[in-house]
Amino acid sequence: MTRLDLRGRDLAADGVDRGLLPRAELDVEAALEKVRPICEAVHHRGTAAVIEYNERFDGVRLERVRVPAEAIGKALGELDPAVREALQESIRRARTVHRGQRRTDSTVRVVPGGTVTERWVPVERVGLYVPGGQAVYPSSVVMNVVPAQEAEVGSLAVASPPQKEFGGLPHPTILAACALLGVEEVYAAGGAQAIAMFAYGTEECAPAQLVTGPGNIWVAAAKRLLKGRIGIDSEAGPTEIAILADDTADPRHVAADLISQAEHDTLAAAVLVTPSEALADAVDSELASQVAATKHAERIAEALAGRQSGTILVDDLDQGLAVVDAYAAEHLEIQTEDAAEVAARVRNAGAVFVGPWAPVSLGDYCAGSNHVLPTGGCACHSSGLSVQSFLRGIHVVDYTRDALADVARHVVVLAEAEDLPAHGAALKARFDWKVPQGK
Ligand code: HSO
Ligand code: ZN
Repeated sequence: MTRLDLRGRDLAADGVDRGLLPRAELDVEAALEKVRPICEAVHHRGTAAVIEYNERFDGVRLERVRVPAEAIGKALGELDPAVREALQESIRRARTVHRGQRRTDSTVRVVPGGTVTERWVPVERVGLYVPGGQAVYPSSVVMNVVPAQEAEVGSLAVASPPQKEFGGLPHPTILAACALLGVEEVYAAGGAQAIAMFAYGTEECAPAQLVTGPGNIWVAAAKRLLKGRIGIDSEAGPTEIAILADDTADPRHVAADLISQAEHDTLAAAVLVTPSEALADAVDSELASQVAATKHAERIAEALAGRQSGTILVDDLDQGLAVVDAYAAEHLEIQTEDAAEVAARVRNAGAVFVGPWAPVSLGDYCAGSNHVLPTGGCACHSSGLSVQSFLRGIHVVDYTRDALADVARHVVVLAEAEDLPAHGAALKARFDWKVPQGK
């Protein structure tokens, strides 16, 4: 991997220039113009437009977009028993973790007679997008559906691109994962047309209030375009792994973990941050032998050689932490001495994997954590998918006459300061058009 040597720089004082760090730019703006007509067509012509775009992009002409119940049941019946067992374990662990995330309503008594309650209310209907194409990820069905179900959303539907080799249905493992989760409403729709279907609704699919799930650049562009009409989780970009490691790390494991995420995409990012030149050298030679031996060697080699990947040499772990915080990786592994203590100091990451026995692959499938995480540096302001993503907090304000009278004069003053006297009048009207002077 290419190397960037930041040793000798006072990063604590100067800060880390994010422009220095390896990262690919995904031009979602440029894709917007291409997805606009697709979204408009789905808006105006519904199912017929989804069918046309499916045909154009996925090469299959469907009669209807909704997947018949029998096809979902059949996929489960034909699922490899080992995959079924593994998915069940993944679902079990994800449920355990996500169930614990649910926030409870809380009431604060601001003054005697005045309370504000925060009530958490699930989104009424959600659309969950599961990519197809190069990637067939039944695990992403689990990661989207479980938090939505644990949040108790009113209804949920899954969309995944039609696959030519499966007669225009989504991949059977995706359908089987839906069946295991009890999801009955599934659509064979991919890309921007699937997001537009959820946003506007069609004859077959009722509109949703929120759409979540990763996807390619067309999905990201459609989410950006339709955001506002429909809520979105994030615009997921190519996957990323950063590893902060010192001399105590095993270079074979570090290399294997970098490769694991590079396997997703030629644009995937793998970044090693280390104060140890010896480790960096050892990882490079491990990469050379391990990549050659792996199935998707070409894709991985391209990802590792890309400008989004590389090794960053730092003076020490403090400087390393400054770098990984500036990078704000989707996944961050800490493979250092006292890894838990180092991990506790991380400020920006989608998910942190602590020590030698918590590789990102565990989190991708079976840790119980969610794998739909912020990419592209968004981890400095956003979180991964959770139960919270499917809930809205509503403030419920409840004041008695006395409690209102007590604060009325301040409301009137602030309303006048903002030249909004009618705001003040709404209070005065309740007290014979006088301003109560409070206690
Ligand atoms: N690492 C991906 C998720 C995934 N990995 C699905 C395997 N399957 C983004 O977090
Ligand atoms: Zn992965």
